[in-house]
Amino acid sequence: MSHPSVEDIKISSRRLRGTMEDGLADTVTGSLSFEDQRTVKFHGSYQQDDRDLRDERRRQKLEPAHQFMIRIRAPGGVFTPEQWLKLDAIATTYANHSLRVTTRQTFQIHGVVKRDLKATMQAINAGLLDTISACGDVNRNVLGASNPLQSHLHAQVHDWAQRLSLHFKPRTRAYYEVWLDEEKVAESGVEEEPIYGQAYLPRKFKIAVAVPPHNDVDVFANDLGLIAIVDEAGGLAGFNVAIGGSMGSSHGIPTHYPRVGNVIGFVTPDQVFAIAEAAVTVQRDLGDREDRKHARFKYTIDDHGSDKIVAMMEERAGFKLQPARPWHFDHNGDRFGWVEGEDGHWHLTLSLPSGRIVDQPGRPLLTGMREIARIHRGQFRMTCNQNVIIAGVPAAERARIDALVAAHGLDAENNAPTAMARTAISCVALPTCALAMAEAERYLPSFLANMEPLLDKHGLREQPILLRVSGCPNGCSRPYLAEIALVGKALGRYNLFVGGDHRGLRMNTLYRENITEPEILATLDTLLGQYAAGREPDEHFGDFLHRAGLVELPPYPTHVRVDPAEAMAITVVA
Ligand code: SRM
Ligand code: SF4
Repeated sequence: MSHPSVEDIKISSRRLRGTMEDGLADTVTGSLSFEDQRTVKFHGSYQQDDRDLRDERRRQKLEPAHQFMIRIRAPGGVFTPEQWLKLDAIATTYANHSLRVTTRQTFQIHGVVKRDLKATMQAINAGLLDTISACGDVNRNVLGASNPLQSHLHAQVHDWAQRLSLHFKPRTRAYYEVWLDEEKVAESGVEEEPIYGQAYLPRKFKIAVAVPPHNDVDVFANDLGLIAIVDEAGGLAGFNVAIGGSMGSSHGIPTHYPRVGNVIGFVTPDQVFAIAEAAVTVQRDLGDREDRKHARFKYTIDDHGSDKIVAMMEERAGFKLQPARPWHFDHNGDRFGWVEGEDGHWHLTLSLPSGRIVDQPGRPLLTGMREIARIHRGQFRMTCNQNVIIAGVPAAERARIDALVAAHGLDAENNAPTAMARTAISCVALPTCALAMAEAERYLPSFLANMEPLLDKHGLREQPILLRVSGCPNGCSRPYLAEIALVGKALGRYNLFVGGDHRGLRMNTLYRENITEPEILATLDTLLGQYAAGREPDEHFGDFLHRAGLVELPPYPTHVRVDPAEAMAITVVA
């Protein structure tokens, strides 16, 4: 039986209601209908099944172990201690007893069965949180720099992330009717969607706000990137605008490629909504609605030409962009340990293993974070590198937090034996991700352990070399921006990419295809040996590989070129 297209499903869903209420009430199956599985994404949830159990259940002639992943909308990634405790209770009551910090600064919970889905959504709402458009063909969670140092800028950027997220939130009341039992009114199912229209966007759309010199949001991996420009008095002058970043690709299909955003100009704060809306609506109108693999803004820009897209954006916004202003990024990572903010409060960044907060033998991370949430009076800030900042701690409270951190092994990653282990990230992949071709999160610890002797051999234990692992080419851990990346090809087999930079400006290059761990380690042994022998002082691994001519840039838009004279990025080079 052929299924309707996603475009048809969106249009006939009565503004994202579909038949979800009936589907949730149906106790015969743990699944939603094909159509509702597409629609429920707009409400922040994916139907999945436990892939570890798939074969056994098939043998027993049972339907797959259907379950739901739920993603929270949390622009800027800030949670109160009360919200943390609510999420912890949800994870332990309805989900798989873990919280998962994502690469877009929010939480996912996994393993919710259909009969508990509505109660879980209601519990999330009771925590003053929601999941609206955390997934689906709409604007996704808006990223804001975590920036523990410059407190006043963090507050402003967080505010922008919130406002942009609200601006692009769908107007349909579907979420409130389906999950929160809001009464249906005459407009139910035909609400105006002034920005999106009835078919919403051709594909997901992602926005990030960065605060130089940190690129912790990986701003160039977003459809729309805003780079905060600070004026001489330390206030916010406005933002440089970058368009067309995205990581998704497909193995062996050159027309599906990752791409970094290109910087197109500068806007003042009062122009932000107009330019953002112009980008979203241009993509709404010109994006490919036939081929979902070719539907992101990057393809719209490359197919129509950046000049045309920028001109359309300017026309819709009603003003011309100013020339981009100089800025500089130092790195795209997090800064671990305690730092004092401008406001005199302290902030502790903890490195988490792929963002997974779960009680492990000897390392009860979920319990530890719960204990901290019980006494903490500040905020929790999630980072786009899957880490958490315990933010806004008075100096006098630090010792109590430190004691809980130590007692629950929450500092294990901060004290990891190699710098690589502290900064490495990986996507979820198996067993929940339907698209995973190989392990990622579950594989990272053993891979890092096997890298340790190699790093030691070459004297690189403390050298920050950015490693990212993804279970498939969709690139949820933003692997194409890492110095070393493993991208899953099949169980136990990966494509090895090398040569990205540590600031998120240059993508890496496919170096070896479809190889197993011994081959990966042998290849890296050689490259790390060359690096150790030939590097300049302070030269990073990815930069060395390029200087030494060991890798070339791939044939698609790959890096934001930095003009050394102006110390600013100008354009994407094909
Ligand atoms: Fe992602 C799909 C997990 C960030 C590109 N992503 C998925 C799904 C929902 C699989 C699916 O469609 O069935 C994964 C669910 C796995 C699971 O079991 O939880 C999934 N993506 C994640 C997370 C949880 C990875 C993580 O380990 O943290 C991240 C959640 C972010 C969030 O909170 O919103 C996550 N995904 C990203 C990023 C990184 C980013 O946005 O900075 C990317 C690359 C940037 C981009 O969008 O290009 C990313 N995810 C994708 C793609 C490829 C999209 C494309 O245009 O080709 C897919 C596949 C798709 O959409 O068809 C995908
Ligand atoms: Fe799943 Fe692929 Fe994303 Fe990893 S990169 S979470 S395997 S879709």
